[in-house]
Amino acid sequence: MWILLGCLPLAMGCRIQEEVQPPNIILIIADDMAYSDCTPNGNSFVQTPNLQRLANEGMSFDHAFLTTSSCSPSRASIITGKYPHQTDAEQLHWPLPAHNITFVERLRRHGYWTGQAGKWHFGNEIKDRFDLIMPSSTAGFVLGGAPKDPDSVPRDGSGGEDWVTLLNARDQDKPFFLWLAAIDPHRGYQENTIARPHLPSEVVLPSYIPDHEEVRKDFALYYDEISRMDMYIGRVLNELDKQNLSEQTLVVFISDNGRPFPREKTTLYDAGIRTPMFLRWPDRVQPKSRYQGLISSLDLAPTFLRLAQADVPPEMMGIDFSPLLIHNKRVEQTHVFAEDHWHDFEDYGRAIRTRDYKLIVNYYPDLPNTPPADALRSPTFSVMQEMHAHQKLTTQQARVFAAERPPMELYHVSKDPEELVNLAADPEYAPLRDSLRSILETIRSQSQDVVPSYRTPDEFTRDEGLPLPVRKRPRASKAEMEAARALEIPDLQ
Ligand SMILES: [Ca+2]
Repeated sequence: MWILLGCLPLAMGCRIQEEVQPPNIILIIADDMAYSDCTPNGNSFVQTPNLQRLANEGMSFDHAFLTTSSCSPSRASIITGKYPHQTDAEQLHWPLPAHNITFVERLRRHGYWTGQAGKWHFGNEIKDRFDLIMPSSTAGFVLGGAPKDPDSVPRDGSGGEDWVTLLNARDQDKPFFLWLAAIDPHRGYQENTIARPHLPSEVVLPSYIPDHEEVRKDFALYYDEISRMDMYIGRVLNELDKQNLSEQTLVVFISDNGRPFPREKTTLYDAGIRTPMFLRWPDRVQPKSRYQGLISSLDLAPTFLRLAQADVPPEMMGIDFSPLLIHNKRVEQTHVFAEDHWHDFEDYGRAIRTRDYKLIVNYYPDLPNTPPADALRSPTFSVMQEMHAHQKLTTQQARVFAAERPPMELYHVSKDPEELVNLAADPEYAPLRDSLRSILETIRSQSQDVVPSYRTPDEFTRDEGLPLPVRKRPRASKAEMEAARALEIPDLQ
């Protein structure tokens, strides 16, 4: 199967036609990994030789962003090519409803064999979209004591255990697409998960998290899980080599959301939505190339479809960046959009990120910026609570305890990467703030994004992250919750 790229409807007037064979595509997704925590992105302590290999042999993206900093909504967005609020799966653990069409089934219709292994996290309604799924966990959708998913394959907890098995289970007469999802480096953490555990002294901390031995130990264990995932990535790359598949296989690595620490995961700060992204395609992409333009996780679906010569449906909101891969042609994108919804706790925020600035609009400024429950229960947060009680945190470290938030936050991210100096009330920045707000509201309006008429109850305590009686699993879907609200059934609301 051969296709013509660069000269089809989007590029009228192009004279050079080029034949490109649809590549095999492997999408590898980390669970809760920050942009910076790998050697290609500047952290020389984290043992990530295989991510380094992807960067050495392919392209690194320095400004790739997720549409939300929450696991299942981020994945729902990636697989549908729509913003989370357009999927009816925008809250954590809302299953992705069957009415969504995914890029996976579109690839399948265009001759691809499609498989999934590792973290699933979509619920039950789209399991038939792949030729084969090998889910290794029902984390979050089923709790202890609940019936286990019969398809579930428990192993060392990494999520990477079946990746090579899946690769070898493919139909060898077809191009293939694999969705390989790690559970690493998601909490909880154990010691000695890798041969050479990271040392607390090797940790790189942001300034808004206190430098404390317990915090360093917590970060070191998080690094360990990144390395374990990296080892499984290496096994896939080696198997591709062994089967002479590397040249014609596009391998993309991303995370689903930020690091599970305070002021990171579930926030719209870069620590929540900026993802590491490496793309290797030896047939096409220059080794050791770095791309500085903006890319959204929404752009993966149209790009994959375009490479497979499939139509890109109008509901997909991202851009096709295949010209960057095929012709090394810059993709002009002035901004990306991200959103924040209920994740253990209620919230509703929206953000616009340009190369230099970030505007965050907090529609519920009366709510605190509470970390997710897993981060609340972490050793790091315990240390921060203790230090806060004794007034030992710096102003920036104590911000996570603020009872309220400003309605708008504007950061000069290229100068202030930790987003600590809010410029939203600075008159000098008012024109920029207003123009970004206007872009943000236009996207909301075009994508039917409205503030709900109700607030979803928190399912954990906001101080210790302990579950509240309202927490049920499997979590009711959006439709079930709306029906329960209409009937005034309190338990499901
Ligand atoms: Ca996650």
